[in-house]
This record gives sequence, C-alpha cells and structure tokens, in this order.
Amino acid sequence: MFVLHAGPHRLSLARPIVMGIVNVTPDSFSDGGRLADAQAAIGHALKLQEEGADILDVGGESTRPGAAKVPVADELRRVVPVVEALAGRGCVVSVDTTKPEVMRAALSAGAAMVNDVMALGAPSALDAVAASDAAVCLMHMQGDPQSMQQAPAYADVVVEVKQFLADRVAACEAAGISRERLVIDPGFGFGKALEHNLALLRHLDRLAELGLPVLAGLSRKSMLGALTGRAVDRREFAGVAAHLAAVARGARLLRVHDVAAMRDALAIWNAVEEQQDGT
Ligand code: 9MG
Repeated sequence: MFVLHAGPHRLSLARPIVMGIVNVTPDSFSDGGRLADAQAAIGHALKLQEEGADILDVGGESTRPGAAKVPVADELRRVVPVVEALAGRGCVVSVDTTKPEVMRAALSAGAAMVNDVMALGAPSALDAVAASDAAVCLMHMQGDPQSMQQAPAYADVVVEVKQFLADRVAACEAAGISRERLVIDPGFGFGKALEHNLALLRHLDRLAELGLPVLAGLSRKSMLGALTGRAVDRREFAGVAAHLAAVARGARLLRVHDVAAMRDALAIWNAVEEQQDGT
C-alpha cells in the first residue's frame, strides 16, 4: 500500500485521502493579492482542514478553460503568505502552480507538495522539485488552459494519457525524484471532451497499473454540469458520485472543493470496504 512522502510528512494512502482546494484568485477572494484576501484564504483553508482535508492545495492562478495567465510576481504575492501561514500551523500544504519560481518560493515557505497541471513541463520545474523533498502531482493536459477545450482529440485517450504520465514519471526519476514522492493524475477537463473524461474515469484502473497513487479532480467540473444540467455551484452531489466512481477504480487522492461532503461519502465507503463479516 502506498505511503506518500511529502517533505516531513508521511501520508498513508491505505484509505483514500482528501485534498481541499484553496484558490487565492480574483474570482475567489476579491483581487486575490491583498492582506485581507490572504486572511480570507487562510480562514477558508483552516475550515477545510477542520472538515477533514488531509492536504490543502493553494493556487494563485486559475487553470479554468480560457483563464488568463498571471505574472510571476502576482502569483507569488497571492500564494506565499497563505502557504507560510498554513505550513506554520502544521498543515500539509500543496502549491498548485506551473511556475518554477513559485514552486521554489512556496517550498521555502513550507509547502510539502507541488501540484502541477503541466507535470513539471516548464523549463527548470523538474530541477525545482528535485532540489526539495516535496511530493509532486503530475497531471496530463492536452494544450494549455487558454485553448485546451477548443478541439480536444485523441486516437485512444486512455492509452495516450497513460503513456504521457509514464514518460513524466521516467523524467522525474531521472532527475532524482523518487517514486514515493509521485502522484499521477489524468487531468479531467484539461483538453478533454465529455467522452474523453468518461473514458478516463471508467478506465482509471489502467492508469493505476503504473504503480503510483492516482489523484482524481472532478470537483464542480463542466462534465458534471453536462451530465446533470446543474450550475457550477450546484454540483456537490454529482462531484461526490464522480469521486466515488474514481475511488472504486483505484483513485487514492481526491481534489475537492466540498470537503465535508466528500468526507461523509468516504466514511460510508471505508466502512463498507473494511467490514469484517467473515465473508
Ligand atoms: C489545479 N487543478 C484544477 N483541476 C485539477 C485536477 O483535476 N487535478 C490537479 N492535479 N490539479 C487541478
């Protein structure tokens, strides 16, 4: 069974764990850069931790389809104080970024994990993580957030995503990042049409064959809206169902906004899985 090495932390993945989403962006807390915004983000993160989040994923740049890029200085200003405050309180903090400068600063401020939707594809991102003892989540994306949903196309989405992740794992190992520090992620909604997302979810066990923990991030995503007709803020039940479908196929980390709901669902899941009735 997996134990994720994330800086000083050892996270057992014997049961699925929950990563709570902490966005420090203009669409979450006013302009995402002032002291008041940092304090609101810290308060929100601590609430998620109280609800049962095992990891807090702090991000200062939106990766939604069509989102604009954020200059490094702005992202640093948003993210670093929040990481520092949460790590200082003993929380397991992940930094959601693609920029090596932000990775380095957040790791120095106490982050124990890097969540990179570009799978350490930016020049020197591999080196930034290799120089630390942090965990890293390697996510698949076709294209970039500005254009990725325009015309996603695959011959076989499961085979292609699996091969991409295997290649990035090999690059990490070659750079000196050991497997105990690695998490892989199909990147639901990142350059994928509904049929691609459903195929990846249905066959998530094929990614788990790579022998690394799989993270699923489906919270509030458009595929849930397409299937239920619900607006983004009304997708909590659909998200819980989608994440449990992922757990049933081997996901060990769940990246969610609605931590309390996910925790309740996992309480039921774990009780059923661990029932000792002699059968
Ligand atoms: C930042 N971000 C948004 N969606 C995500 C997902 O599905 N996985 C990961 N690792 N990060 C995500």
